[in-house]
Amino acid sequence: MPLTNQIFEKHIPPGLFEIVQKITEGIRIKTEEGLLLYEKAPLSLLGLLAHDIRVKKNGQETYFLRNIHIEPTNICKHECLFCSYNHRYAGFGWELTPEEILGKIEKEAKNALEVHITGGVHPDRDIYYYASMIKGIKNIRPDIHIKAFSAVELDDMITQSGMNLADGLQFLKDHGLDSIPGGGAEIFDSVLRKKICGDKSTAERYLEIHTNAHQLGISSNATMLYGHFENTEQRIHHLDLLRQTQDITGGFNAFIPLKFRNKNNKLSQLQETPLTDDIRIFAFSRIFLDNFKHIKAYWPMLGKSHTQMLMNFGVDDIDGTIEDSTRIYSLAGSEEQNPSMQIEEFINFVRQAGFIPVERDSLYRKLKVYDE
Ligand code: V47
Ligand code: SF4
Repeated sequence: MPLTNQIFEKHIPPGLFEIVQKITEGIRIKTEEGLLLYEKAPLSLLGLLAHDIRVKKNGQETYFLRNIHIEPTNICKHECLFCSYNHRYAGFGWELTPEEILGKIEKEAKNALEVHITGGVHPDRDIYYYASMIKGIKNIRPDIHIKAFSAVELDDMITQSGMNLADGLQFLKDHGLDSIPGGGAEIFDSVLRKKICGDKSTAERYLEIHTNAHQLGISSNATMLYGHFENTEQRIHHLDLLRQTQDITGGFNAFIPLKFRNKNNKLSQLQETPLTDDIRIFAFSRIFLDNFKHIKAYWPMLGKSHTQMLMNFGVDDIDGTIEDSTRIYSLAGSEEQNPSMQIEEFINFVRQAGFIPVERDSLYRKLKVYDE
């Protein structure tokens, strides 16, 4: 028997052989098969399968971009139990004025190709305020890509305006909105969603907003918040709804598993997931989401060394330089208290992990491949 077969024979647990075979042949696995694989496969096997898919889709390349974040406010109507950022839990609030936001674009976004704008759902700000903010940004930097407003922020501003979803999204697009970040997905299971963030947009609404956006040519990312109360079935259910939506629209650029961080929020009593769970979730996502081109590890949340390791378990995108412009994860206890990496550092960081750094734009067009 060839050596490879012997190795497989020894390390594929009973009942998984057909599933592994399907994956290696590029055939989609069902949710029940996913569940078996998730629970029974050794991490090394999951890693090998995920890495093989990563290489088939993206070779040895790992993407990053020059970006900054703008968080206009942390004042928020909602009370998600996992949030450390909301003014009530952070113990302080901020509201940037339009002048302050434009000032940041002028001063801090000189090298950035993308600005990621997201924040709390402020009770007194409306779609006209946000539309004029992004229009102001485009006036200063017509070339910058604006990735803005989670589905929860969009739901609030569009519903309040009395517009329907398609009209609201088109209105924002006409003012400069280019794409939508993945925030607000949390966990789609309705019972658990009620428990951890019951007062905000439902899972159906999240998916409806992303679907409508995709139909208007606004692409987006998808996320899943993991490491709170969810079980394996609920994780796979979440991924399955994303996979079904992507089959219909093809509009998701990347999937980003977001690890729950436990400082300064109402779930601080929970232990954070061990590294082995993080690896399992990233690798499994790479295998299950066969219609997503990119799996992103968001380094300000995971920390640099975890991010380097996850490139070997399905991750091909590590977001951007950030320039110390986000507070969501530093307030929740991430090791990266002032997240910022210069281009040289990014290049070394990706190379050290054994991959080829590729600078990209927001739509994953390659700008520079650092392959020598
Ligand atoms: O929806 C909030 C999560 C999300 C915590 O699209 C927490 O490129 C962990 O979606 N521990 C917002 N996670 C951020 C987000 C995002 C981030 C980076 C890139 C992109 C992208 C999107 O942050 C929220 C929620 O799921 N979150 N609090 C916490 N304590
Ligand atoms: Fe508000 Fe977002 Fe925090 Fe929920 S996660 S409380 S919607 S800022």
